[in-house]
This record gives sequence, structure tokens and C-alpha cells, in this order.
Amino acid sequence: MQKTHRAGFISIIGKPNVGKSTLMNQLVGEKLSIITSKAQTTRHRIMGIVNGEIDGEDFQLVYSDTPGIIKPMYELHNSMMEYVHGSLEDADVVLFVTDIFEKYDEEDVIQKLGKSDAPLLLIINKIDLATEEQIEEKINHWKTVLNPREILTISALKNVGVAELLETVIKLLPVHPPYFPKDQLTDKPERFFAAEMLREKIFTNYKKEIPYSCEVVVTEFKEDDDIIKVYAEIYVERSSQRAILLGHKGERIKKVGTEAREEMEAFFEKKIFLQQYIKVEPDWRLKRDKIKRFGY
Ligand code: GDP
Ligand code: K
Ligand code: MG
Repeated sequence: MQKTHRAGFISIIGKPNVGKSTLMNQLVGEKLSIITSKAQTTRHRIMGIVNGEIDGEDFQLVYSDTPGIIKPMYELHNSMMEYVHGSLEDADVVLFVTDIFEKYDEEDVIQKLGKSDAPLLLIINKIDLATEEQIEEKINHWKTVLNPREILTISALKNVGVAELLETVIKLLPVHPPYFPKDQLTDKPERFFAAEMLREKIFTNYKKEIPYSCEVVVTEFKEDDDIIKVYAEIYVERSSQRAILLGHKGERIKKVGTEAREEMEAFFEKKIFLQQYIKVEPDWRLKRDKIKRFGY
């Protein structure tokens, strides 16, 4: 007898910093999506693909991790919101991630979610930081504001409740053949991950506006037998930002490069040669054509 196969698209949405990327990485088992403590680290939609078997059935889950829901301020934000809307449209299951202490007053977002055709699972994350009473209170709160299919409490960071979440998601998937080859992990090319790893290190090494003013483009990704050569351009908006990025005698950018290289070596399991170039592109965030060139 032919085994049943379930497949579907799962959108992970929610405000910045609630733990969407942490959850997706836990679900996928690879560090696909960069995670930092700063808001708006995730600018693109990133797909993660998981294949497996449960109760004698095969499944393929295609997750998209989306940028946090925010009100558009720059052109860049508009593009980010399009990703969020797009991912709601294709979803078979929507995971709306909230964190335990979050105050949620965006009526428009709640209404939009209420109208989603796909089953909605409300995830309360970061329960490792809360008491039983606080968790109970939050569950009751969400029951009154939004009526999701289910409310699940998890700690994405500590991997608590993630297995139960996975089971719930699989049960909601339609019977469908796989959408992607079974050995494919993601829809993004390798150079995309190289760029994301470098961008993560810029986020963790600089304060204030620097991370938001930077964009990373990997212009070459050349894989040989024993080494991968990665050439990356880092765009900033002003020459003063270039100077901050470089630091005294270029020491700061060198540290960034070293950390990014180590991360890439762990991910690609190969020695990495990384060359970084810093370029000034005035107000790139305001210019739609520039943003398009960066792949948004
Ligand atoms: P995103 O913006 O929604 O994608 O959030 P991230 O996944 O980038 O996580 C934002 C911050 O929250 C990071 O510092 C994570 O380590 C942290 N975080 C995520 N999940 C948990 C959790 O379950 N518990 C705690 N304590 N921190 C978490
Ligand atoms: K974040
Ligand atoms: Mg994220």
C-alpha cells in the first residue's frame, strides 16, 4: 500500500524579536535564519524545508520565516510587509508567534489574522521566562482577542513544546505530494546564507543605526575542492558610517570578518576565504531600485 504523504506551506509571523527565527531554526534543525537580539534582523522571507515520517506517514513542511510585522517607515519596510502578506496568502498553516510579555494592540493585524483562510496556531513563546500564572493569564487573554485553532506555549530557545507544535502542524497539513526534492533544505542559494552570516556579525558588533544602514551582497561564491572563496560588498549610506565600520586601523571590520568566516566554516563545513569591501551608497534604504538590486 502507498504511504500517505502530507505537504504544505507554513508561515511563521509575528512582531520583531518574539523568536520567529529561533523557532524556525529549531523546527528545521539548522541555523538557516539569522538570530540576533535586535529587531528587524530578518529582512527576507526565508524558507526552510523539513522532511520526515510520523505515525507511518511521510511529510514535507515548507516553512517561511518572515520579517516582523511593523508599520512601513521606509521603502525597505514596504517590501518587508509585502513578504508578510504574501506568506499569509500561500500558507496552509499560520504560526502567529507572540512572546509572553508582549502587549499586542495592533487591531489591524489581529483583524487580518482573523480573516486568514489557513488554520491559525497562536504560539506563546519564551515561557522559560514566565510563571505558571503568567502563562495562564496570557492564554486567557488570547482566547478573548483572537480565536485561533489552538494556543500552544513554547520556549523556542530551550526547545520546550516544539515537538508538540510540530505534531500539531503535521496533522493540519493536506495530503499532497512533496513540493521540493527531498534533499533540498532551502530555496535560497548558498551565497545568500554567506551574506546573512556576515550581516549577523555586523548586527552583533555595532550599535545604534549602523546595522540598519548596512546591506551585504555576496558578489562571488567560488567553491573549490578544499576552500570556498567568498567576496562580499558591504554597503553603507554615508562615509562616516564607513569609518565606524572600519574602526581604528580596520580592526573592527577585521573582527567581524573573522567571526563571519568561522560561522561560514561551521555551516558549509569547508575552509573559507572571505574578502570584504565597504562601499558608500547614499540613502540606499530610500531608493527602490537599489533595494531591488539587493534582491528585496
Ligand atoms: P525574531 O525577530 O522574531 O525572528 O526573533 P529571534 O528569533 O531573532 O529572537 C530574538 C531574541 O529572543 C533572541 O535574543 C533570542 O535568543 C531570544 N529568544 C527567542 N526565543 C526565546 C525563548 O524561548 N526564550 C528566551 N528566553 N529567549 C528567546
Ligand atoms: K530579531
Ligand atoms: Mg527573525
